[in-house]
Amino acid sequence: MIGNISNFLKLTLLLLAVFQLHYIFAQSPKYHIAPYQSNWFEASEYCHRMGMRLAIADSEEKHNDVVREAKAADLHEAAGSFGVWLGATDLARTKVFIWHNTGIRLRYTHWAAGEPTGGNEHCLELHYWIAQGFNWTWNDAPCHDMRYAMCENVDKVSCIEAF
Ligand SMILES: [Ca+2]
Repeated sequence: MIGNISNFLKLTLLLLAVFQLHYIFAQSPKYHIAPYQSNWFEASEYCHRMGMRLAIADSEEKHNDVVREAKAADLHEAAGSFGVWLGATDLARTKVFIWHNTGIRLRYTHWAAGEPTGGNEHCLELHYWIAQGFNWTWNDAPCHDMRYAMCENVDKVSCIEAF
């Protein structure tokens, strides 16, 4: 009898632990900015190591989300110029920007005036540099420039919605 109660308690504690973990993961933040700057490829690898991916901003709402997160890092005022890598490039075909982790072409965009400039600039960043006309707007930058990775948690529901 005591053995049965003990097993019941163990099972109850196990279930509580599972629900607790589920709650923690459900509450985990959607975005994370790397603590250091890197080129676009290293930024993408960094996000994957974190179990995340470079952020996809394929709507006004998601653009506003990444702007809010980038502002919260509170590095832009002191630096004057501040950029975070987003998850798109036109490396496969020049001037055709693709969200790398979904293979979907950009429909919504938030380019700064005159962008994308092309040339050797193939990687997408969200840029704040008022003196150069970037006010949390998009820029194609050389992929080996140094920026902060803007990672996002992969949302399984939105992946399904994409199809
Ligand atoms: Ca550019």
